[in-house]
Amino acid sequence: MSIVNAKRNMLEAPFLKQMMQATQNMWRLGWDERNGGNVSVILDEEEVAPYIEKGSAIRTISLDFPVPELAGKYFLVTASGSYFKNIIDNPEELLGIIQVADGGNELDIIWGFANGGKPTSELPSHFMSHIVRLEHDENHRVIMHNHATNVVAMTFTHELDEAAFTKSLWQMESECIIVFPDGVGLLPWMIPGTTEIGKETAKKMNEYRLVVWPHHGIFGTGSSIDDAFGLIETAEKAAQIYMLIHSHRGGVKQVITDDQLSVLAEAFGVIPKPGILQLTK
Ligand code: 2HA
Ligand code: ZN
Repeated sequence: MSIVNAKRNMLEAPFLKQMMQATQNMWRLGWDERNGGNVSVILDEEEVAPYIEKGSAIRTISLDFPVPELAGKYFLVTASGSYFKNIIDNPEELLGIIQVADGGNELDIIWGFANGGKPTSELPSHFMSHIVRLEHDENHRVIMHNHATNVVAMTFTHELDEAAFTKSLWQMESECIIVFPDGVGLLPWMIPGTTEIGKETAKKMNEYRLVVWPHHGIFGTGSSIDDAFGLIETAEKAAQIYMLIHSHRGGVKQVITDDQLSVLAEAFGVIPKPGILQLTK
């Protein structure tokens, strides 16, 4: 191979470094115990090209849920069973780059998943959610699932109503309504890893960028790893405050009121999801 055609080392790719850091941070925050959590990132062809030989698939795996909408797209994905704790030391085994092939029926593994690994068990939820978010936002790139502790805790003590859950989070911290004016979607409890939960999650992605799986975890989306991480981080912080104050012996004395949330949204130029705030003026 001539020097001109030599490909760069994948381990130096910025998108790979960001993924390694983000998964390490999620583990440190306690959101990804054992093999909990999974992330997928859409990569543009120009981003991947310096690092791979075109048409050089390592392996091909078939998909039992065809995704013609994603045909040809490249994704950086966490491996099934990967411990986020370990990704930073072993990216080539615990991460992989795939390209959706054969019109959406197969996946070509382009890099990673060394030692026979395969993409996350939640790939149906990721792919179906990517399809829906891309319909709403051409800059969408990332689906991030983890077991954000306080959000999960809140699904035991709070009613599982989307408007009420959203408002409780908005009331905990002034940042929330600005960061997720579209609110938080909620599914009923379902079996993870299935095509069914994937379909239901994706349906919610028509309205929300953040979807909670009760007694399990959260799905955050974004235009970058930072964007999706920041969204989850903000909801998790609000849920932490909620859990702290609701276990306080003195009870909750006040929250940010609906009128205050409304002027806050106006000041920051966001439109809160209709039907949640009840204004007195
Ligand atoms: O990847 O978090 O929901 C393990 C999980 C499944
Ligand atoms: Zn999970």
